[in-house]
Amino acid sequence: MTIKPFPRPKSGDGIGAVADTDVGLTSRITKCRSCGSTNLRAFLDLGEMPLADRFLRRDQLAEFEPRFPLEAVFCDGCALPQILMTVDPNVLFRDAYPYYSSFIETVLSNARDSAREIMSRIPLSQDSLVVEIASNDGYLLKNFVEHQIPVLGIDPAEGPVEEARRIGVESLCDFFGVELAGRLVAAGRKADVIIGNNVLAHVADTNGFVAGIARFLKPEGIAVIEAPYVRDLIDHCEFDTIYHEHLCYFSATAFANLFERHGLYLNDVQRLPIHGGSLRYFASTKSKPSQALVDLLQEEKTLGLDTFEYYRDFAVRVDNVRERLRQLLIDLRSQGKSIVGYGAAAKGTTLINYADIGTDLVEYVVDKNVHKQGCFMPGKRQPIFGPERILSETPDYVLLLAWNHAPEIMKQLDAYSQAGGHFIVPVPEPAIIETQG
Ligand code: DWN
Repeated sequence: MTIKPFPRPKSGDGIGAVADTDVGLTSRITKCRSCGSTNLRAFLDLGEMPLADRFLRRDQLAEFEPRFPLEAVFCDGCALPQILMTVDPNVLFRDAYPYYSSFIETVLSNARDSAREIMSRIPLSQDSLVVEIASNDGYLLKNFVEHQIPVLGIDPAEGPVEEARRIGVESLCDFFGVELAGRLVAAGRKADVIIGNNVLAHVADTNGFVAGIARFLKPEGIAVIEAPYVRDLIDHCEFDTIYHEHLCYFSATAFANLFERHGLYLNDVQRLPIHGGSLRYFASTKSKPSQALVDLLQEEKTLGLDTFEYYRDFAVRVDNVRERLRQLLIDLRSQGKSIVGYGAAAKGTTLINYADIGTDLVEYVVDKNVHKQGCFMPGKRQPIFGPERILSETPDYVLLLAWNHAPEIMKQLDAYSQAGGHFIVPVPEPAIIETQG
């Protein structure tokens, strides 16, 4: 698959174009985000996509909705899969960013586990400082506050930061990078622990971000980073987790290559089920790799995650899933069945737009996050309601757009199952989940 030249449509070309005003906010890399290599090989092209978390208010429905190319490439230089397009982070994450971690029990539970794991690995006291980059609404740092350990949250989204401050988590509303790290160090602050969950993949200045961690971390400190695991993405065909917020898709191999460039050494790793499969990385200024890490790096070598061949057939598999999902939904609708979506998730935006799932197939979407209710899905514009609508209307099928939270969601909707409702998962295989309901 060759990398197509960036189409430079002019504004006013209609929904599918990118307005001149938006083109200035985007850029397209020609070199690897990590190592700078120009040996980038395309393995997936999802076409022009709306911004995954840009849920539309009713008064925006008549406005131009920007779309941007979404192409994934593999770097032969450092084995990092990544997307070509960089959308201005101020467009993606600043005001009205709708993601609040505390709406999701799975995320809260993982945060508690992370805090417990960190406190078991490094002695912390009231003289310590635990920092979280992309601290959102304080969902994780509150676990350290409860142990009287000083914390500092850093997040660019005003809404979640205000919520974090409300629950007593000191937070800076800003993007993290080497510049902010320098300001904090100049102010006499250095971190014993730097946490970054689901942020590394989102950062346009990948090297500046890691350089900032290296600068801000105490010599005996640890960095604890969580990111979706590209091996799970490929193996379970989780193509819907590819969207413009996710610039990079890490393996342990690619992560180690990036961090060692800044004097930080990957020493341990834990596989996690969250977000479709993630890795929790432990790095520090000294190299002391655990057996678990040595084993995982060997597995990646054996599987070929550091070669293009591992990614080569992904596009074919994705189109296969897309067609089978469409056919399943079309067949059910032709039988007069009603279908709605659960989870106004960023991944849901990729799924419904790449599989062309409009309101003719999925009538509406529900979500617990009150900041999304009353809005409309990007691109396909399903209205978003609260989950109680499913219990009152009992549609025949619920398509789990937030399939990564299926157990938590299905437990909430047990009454729906008992009333005869059915769930559909889109990946790794489009399927109706058989329940006892
Ligand atoms: O990386 C990212 C992940 C961590 O979160 C961000 N770039 C954007 C976001 O992606 P997402 O929206 O696909 O993540 P989730 O966590 O899969 O989103 C789940 C959605 O489903 C949220 O809007 C909340 C909603 N939800 C719900 O309504 N009821 C989730 C659960 C568990 C529920 O019970």
